[in-house]
Amino acid sequence: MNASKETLQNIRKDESPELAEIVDGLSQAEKMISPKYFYDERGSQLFDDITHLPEYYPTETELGIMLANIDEIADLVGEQASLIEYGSGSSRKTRVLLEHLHNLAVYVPVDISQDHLLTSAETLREAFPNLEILPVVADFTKPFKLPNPTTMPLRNIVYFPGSTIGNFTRDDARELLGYMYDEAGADGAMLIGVDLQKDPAILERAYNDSAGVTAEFNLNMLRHINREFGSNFDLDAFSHRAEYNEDKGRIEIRLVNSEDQTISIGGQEIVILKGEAILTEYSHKYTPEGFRALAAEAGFTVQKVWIDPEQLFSVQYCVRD
Ligand code: AVJ
Repeated sequence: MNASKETLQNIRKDESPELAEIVDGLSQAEKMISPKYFYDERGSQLFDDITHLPEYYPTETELGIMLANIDEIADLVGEQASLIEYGSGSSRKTRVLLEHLHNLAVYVPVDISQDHLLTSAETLREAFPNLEILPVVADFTKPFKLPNPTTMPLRNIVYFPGSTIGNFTRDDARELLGYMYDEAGADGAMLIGVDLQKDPAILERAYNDSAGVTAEFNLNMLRHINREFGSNFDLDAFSHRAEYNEDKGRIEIRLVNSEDQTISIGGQEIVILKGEAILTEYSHKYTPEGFRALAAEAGFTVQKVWIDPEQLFSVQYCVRD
């Protein structure tokens, strides 16, 4: 690469790190785009629709586990904690915690999407008028600064529901859990939802729903990127594929292209051949032992695991070593 071209790319990177990241992913041997680009307004709505699908068991199952064990969870968390949620906090699970935790000092939802975050914070303020809610707009895959609440918390509880940890490869998950370990601070803990390994047929059904909502959710990523970054993916040529990789213990979601096309994005031309795929998401599934080992690598000891009777999903309470 000559000097002027390099300078140009650096400028571009400074102006839009997101665009640089997308172009970089599309320049790899296996093309990929981060699952965070699923979530524009329509994508968030489609994900909400997914959580209500009969085939998509995680949301209802996790909520059921929370409801069945909330008194024990509240006792483990104790009095006057700070609850730091990784994600916007728009879920029913969050409300269960806010209703039952003892004398919560403050609730801190952390999300990259400002609109989504502030809207759900406003809704929660109406439902919990006596609770201090301090949303933080940040990319939680990197360290961020916690706000200063009015009431001094006795400890920090990191809350990471939904098995979003499954989106990360083992290395990235270890790094993220390490940041959570730091955010939790001395005497802190983590409450995390982790989807479990199970019959692949159940998994593949959950990501290939009969109503086609997951397919639409997947495709919407390209619509989002076309709008936001001025690219020209031909959506009609792409189709949804989700399959379970048993070796890796993960669902792999791709968009498969059916016609040669050339995309312009961020001043680059990218050729996508017929039959080529773009990887859009991993959803890793764990065994209880597998997650315990991963958490340990980040410094956490799993103190309690709750699992539903069908052994589909787990909620885990982890303390700092
Ligand atoms: C939000 C990452 C937990 O992996 O199950 C659902 C996203 N993708 N259907 C998951 C998702 C397709 C979901 N997470």
